[in-house]
Amino acid sequence: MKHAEETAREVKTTCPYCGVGCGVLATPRPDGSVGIAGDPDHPANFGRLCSKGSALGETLGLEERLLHPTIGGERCDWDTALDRVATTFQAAIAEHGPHSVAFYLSGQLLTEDYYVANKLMKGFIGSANIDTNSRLCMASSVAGHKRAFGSDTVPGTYSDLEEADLVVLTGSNLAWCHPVVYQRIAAAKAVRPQMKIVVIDPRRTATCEIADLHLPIRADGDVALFCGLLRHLVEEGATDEVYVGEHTTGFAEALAAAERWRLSAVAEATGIAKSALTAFYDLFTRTGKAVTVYSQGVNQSASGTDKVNAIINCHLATGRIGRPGMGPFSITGQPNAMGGREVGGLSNMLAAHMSIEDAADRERVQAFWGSPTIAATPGLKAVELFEAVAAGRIKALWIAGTNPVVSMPDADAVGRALAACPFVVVSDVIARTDTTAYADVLLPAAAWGEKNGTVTNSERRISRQRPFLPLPGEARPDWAIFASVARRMGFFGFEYGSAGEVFDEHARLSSYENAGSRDFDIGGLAGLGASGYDLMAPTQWPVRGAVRDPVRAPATDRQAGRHTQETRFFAEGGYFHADGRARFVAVEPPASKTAPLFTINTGRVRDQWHTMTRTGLSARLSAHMPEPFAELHGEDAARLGIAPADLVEIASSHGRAVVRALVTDRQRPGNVFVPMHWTARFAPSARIGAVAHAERDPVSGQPALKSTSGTVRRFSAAWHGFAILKHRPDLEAIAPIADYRAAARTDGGWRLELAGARALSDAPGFARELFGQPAAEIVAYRDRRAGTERFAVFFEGELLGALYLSPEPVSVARSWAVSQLSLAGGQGASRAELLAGRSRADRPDPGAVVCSCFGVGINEIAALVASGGAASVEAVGKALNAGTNCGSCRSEIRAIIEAACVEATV
Ligand SMILES: Nc1nc2c(c(=O)[nH]1)N[C@H]1C(S)=C(S)[C@@H](COP(=O)(O)OP(=O)(O)OC[C@H]3O[C@@H](n4cnc5c(=O)[nH]c(N)nc54)[C@H](O)[C@@H]3O)O[C@H]1N2
Ligand SMILES: Nc1nc2c(c(=O)[nH]1)N[C@H]1C(S)=C(S)[C@@H](COP(=O)(O)OP(=O)(O)OC[C@H]3O[C@@H](n4cnc5c(=O)[nH]c(N)nc54)[C@H](O)[C@@H]3O)O[C@H]1N2
Ligand code: SF4
Ligand SMILES: [Mo]
Repeated sequence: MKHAEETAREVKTTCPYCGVGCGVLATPRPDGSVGIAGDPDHPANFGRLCSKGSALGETLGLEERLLHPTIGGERCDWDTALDRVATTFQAAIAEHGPHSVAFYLSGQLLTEDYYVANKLMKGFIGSANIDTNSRLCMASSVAGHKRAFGSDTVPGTYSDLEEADLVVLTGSNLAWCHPVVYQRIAAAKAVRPQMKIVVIDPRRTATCEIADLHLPIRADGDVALFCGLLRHLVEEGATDEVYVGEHTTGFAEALAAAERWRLSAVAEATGIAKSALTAFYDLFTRTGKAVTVYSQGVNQSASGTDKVNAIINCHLATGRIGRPGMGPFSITGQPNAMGGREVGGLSNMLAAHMSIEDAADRERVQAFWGSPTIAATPGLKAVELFEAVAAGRIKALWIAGTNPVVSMPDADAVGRALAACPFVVVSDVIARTDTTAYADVLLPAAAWGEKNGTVTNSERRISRQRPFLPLPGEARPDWAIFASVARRMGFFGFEYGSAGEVFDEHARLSSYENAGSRDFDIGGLAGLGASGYDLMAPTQWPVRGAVRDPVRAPATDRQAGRHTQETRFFAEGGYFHADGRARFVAVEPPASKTAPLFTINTGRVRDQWHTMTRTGLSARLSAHMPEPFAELHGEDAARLGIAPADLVEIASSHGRAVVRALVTDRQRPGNVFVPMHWTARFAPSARIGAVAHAERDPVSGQPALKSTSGTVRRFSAAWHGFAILKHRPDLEAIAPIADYRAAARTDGGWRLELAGARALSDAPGFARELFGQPAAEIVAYRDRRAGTERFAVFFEGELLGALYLSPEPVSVARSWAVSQLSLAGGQGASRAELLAGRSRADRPDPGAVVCSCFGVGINEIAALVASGGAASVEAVGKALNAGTNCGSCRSEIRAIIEAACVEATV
C-alpha cells in the first residue's frame, strides 16, 4: 500500500527511452531518491516497465551533468552564451547566406523543443539545413509511407499486435529494443497459443524465444523475400481484388517486378531454406489477421525504402491494413521519433506533415507563422550535412540531443569535421560526451524529470513528460534555449512563456486549413489552456477539430479500438495522394554482394541506450553486458583462429574497432554483429561508428548501418587485464599502454577490461598509474610460471581496487571481485583472497548478470537448473526472483534452461 503522502507527490510522466512510450509514475522522496513504477493507466504499458525504464531512478544523479553554459571550455553566464550563439549565426548568415548554418537535432527532444527549432530554421533563417538522428533511424519508413500512402502515417495500434493471428517481425529485435510491446505480444500468445510469430533476422535474437519460425535472412534479402511473398499471394488467389481495385494503383507494375521471384530465386537471394520460405508464405497467405512489424534491419539499409514498400505492397494486396489485427507497423525507436516527424524535423519535411516541395504548403506554413521567409528547397540530410561541414560550407552548427561523433557512420570523419568547423554549439545534459568535446559553446539542457512537454509513441499516442525535479544548476529546457536565440537574432514569434503555449501553436497549425486533407491533425488539443495541458491524458491522433475531451481520452486500447475510424487509418482507403489511392511500388531487390568480406551488422543490447550517457550511469544496467563484443559464428571463429573471449579487430576502409569475441551459433556465418553503444568515454577502441560505412538509401538518405563490408581478425594481445576500481579510470592516461580499455560502472565503483599489443614492461608502474594515487599501498603477487601478476591497492587502509594481469584472457571471478567494491572496510575479502581473485569460502561466483532487477547471475541460474531445482522460467522466478519484475530477461532465462537440457541429453 502506498502512503497517501507518496501518492500526492507521484507524478505521471513518460519514459524517455524507446518508442513504446510507457507511462511512468515518478515519486520524488525526501532523501532525494525517486521511486519509479509503471503507470497502470497508461495504454502503452498498463503498468509494465522494462529493465531500462525500471532503472530510471538510478540515472538522475547530477555527478556527470552539464550545469552551466561554457564558451571555449570556460564557464560563462547565459546572456553571454546566447549572445555568442545568436551573433555568430547572424554573422555567418549575413556573410555566407542562410544555407551556411545548420542544426542537427534528435528524436529525443520533446515536440515543443523540436517545433521551436524548426520554426526558427525553416521559417526565419530560411534554410532547411536542419536534420536529425531520425535520418539514421526512421527516414526509410517515412519515405516508404509517403510513397505508398501519400503521407507519413503509421496506420495501426499496439492492440493490433495482440489481436493478430500472425505477427511477422522483420529487422526488429523487439525483445530487447521494445520490451514492453514484446511482453504484450508474449502475453497474448500465452492466452492464444494458436497465434503465430515469425522473426526475420540474420541473428537468432532473444526475440526468437517466442517465435514459431525464424528465418535467418542474409543481409538485405528482405526485398526479395517480400517480392516472393507478393507473387505467392497472387498465385494462391489470396489478394483482395475489391480493395486493390477501389483504393490502390500500380498493382500490375509491382507484380511484374515481383514476377521473377520464384521460390528458388528467393532462397538463393536470402539464404533461407525453401522449406522455411514455404512455411512463412503459407502462413501469411492463410492468416487474415497479420501484422508485419519492422525496424532497423529494414530502415538502416541501402534498400531501406524499397524494403518498406515491399512489405506494404503485401498488405495492400490483401487489404490487410487499418483493421484490427492487421497492417504494416513501423515501430519507432526514440521516445519522440513520431513527434519529430509531426513538426517536420527532417530536412525534407515541413511542419505538421506538410511538404517542403509543395508551394501551397509553404505558403500556408509561412502565413501561419507570419514569418519573413520559408525554406524553399529541402536541406542537407545527416550524412551530407556533416560532409558539408567537413568541406567548410557550414560555418555554424548547432547540435542538440544527439551524440554524432559516436552514432554517425564514418564517425571519425564526423569528429574531424567538427574540429574543422568554425563554430559548434552543443546542447546536452551531460558534460563530457564524445561530441561535447568539440563544442565552442556548450549549453546545459534540462533533462528528463525536469523538462515539461509531449512525446508521441509508435502508435501515434501523444503523452506528457512532466517535471518532478527542480532544474539543477543553470539548466534550461531546449525549447526555451532555441526561443531565446531566435529573439536575440531579432525574430518575432518566439515569445512563448511555457511549453504548453508552444504545444498550442503546434496543435493549431496541424488543423490550419486542414479539413481532412492531411493525416496529422490535433486541432482538438488546441486551446487546452495551462491546466488542460497539465492534465492532458495520453491521446492518440488524429484528434480533428475539438472533438473530444483529452483529459478523459479513451483509457485503454480496447476501448479506443471500438472507434476504428479514429484510431486506425486506411481500412476504407482514404489515402493522402491526390486521387485518394495508395500506391504499390515496383521494387527491385539489390544485386547481392559477392565480396568475400564480412558483413558488419550493428545494433543494440538490452540494457544500454545508444551512447550510454544515461544508462551507463546505472551499475545495474551496466552489469548485463559490461563489455563491447562481436557476435560471430563458430565456423568463422575457427577459420580465423579466434577462441571465445579472445579480442577481435573489426575493420573497414574507414576505421577499426577492437572488441571481445562472442562465439555463438546464433549468428549467420559471414556476418558479425557489434553493438553501437560504446564510446570513447567507456571503451575508446570499440566505437563501431568509426567502422560503419556511409553508404545510404538513395530515396531516404538513411545510412546502411547494418551492412558494412569489412574484415575480422584476431587481435593478438601480449597481455590481458581486469581491474576493479573505486574511482572512474582515466582511459586517456593509460592509452599509450593499453590498446583495449572497456570500463563499466558497478555498485561502489568501476570495472575495467584491458589488453595491450605490446608486452608490459613495468606492471607495478602501470598499476600505480591506473589507480592514480602515488601514496597508495600496493600488495603484489606474481606467478612466474603462469606469467600472471596481481595487485591489490589500498589507501589509508581502504581498498582502492585490484588489478589482474595475464598473458591469456584473465580468469577472475568478476562478479565476486566487483562485489568487493561495495563492501565496507573490514567486511571485504582478505588480501590473499583479493590477490587470488576469488573467495576461499564456499561462495560461488554468480556470473554475468542476467536479471538486472534482482541482480541474479548466469551461474546462479545455471546451477539451479543443473541441480534439478527448476525446469521452467516460472520455477527459476520462484526460487531466485529472476525474471519476476520487468520480465526483460525471461527469454535469456529460457535460453539457459534450454542449453542445460541440451547438455543433459547429449
Ligand atoms: N535496449 C535498447 N532499446 C532501444 C534502443 C537502445 O539503444 N537500446 N534504441 C531505440 C531506437 S532509437 C531504435 S531505432 C530501436 C531499434 O530497434 P531494432 O531495430 O529492433 O534494433 P537493432 O538492434 O538496431 O536492429 C534490429 C535487428 O535487425 C537485424 N538485421 C540486420 N540486418 C538485417 C537485414 O538485412 N534484414 C533483417 N530482416 N534484419 C536485419 C539485426 O540483426 C538486429 O537484430 O530500438 C529502440 N530501443
Ligand atoms: N552503428 C550504428 N549506429 C547507429 C545506429 C545503429 O544501429 N548502428 N542506430 C542509429 C539510430 S536508430 C539512432 S536513433 C541514433 C542514436 O544516436 P544518438 O542520438 O547520437 O545517441 P544518444 O546517446 O541517444 O544521444 C543523445 C544525446 O542527447 C543527450 N540528451 C539526453 N537528454 C537530453 C535533453 O533533454 N536535451 C538535450 N539537449 N540533450 C539530451 C544525451 O546525453 C546524449 O548525449 O544512433 C544511430 N547510429
Ligand atoms: S519499453 Fe522500456 S525503454 Fe521502452 S518506453 Fe517502456 S520502459 Fe521505457
Ligand atoms: Mo533510432
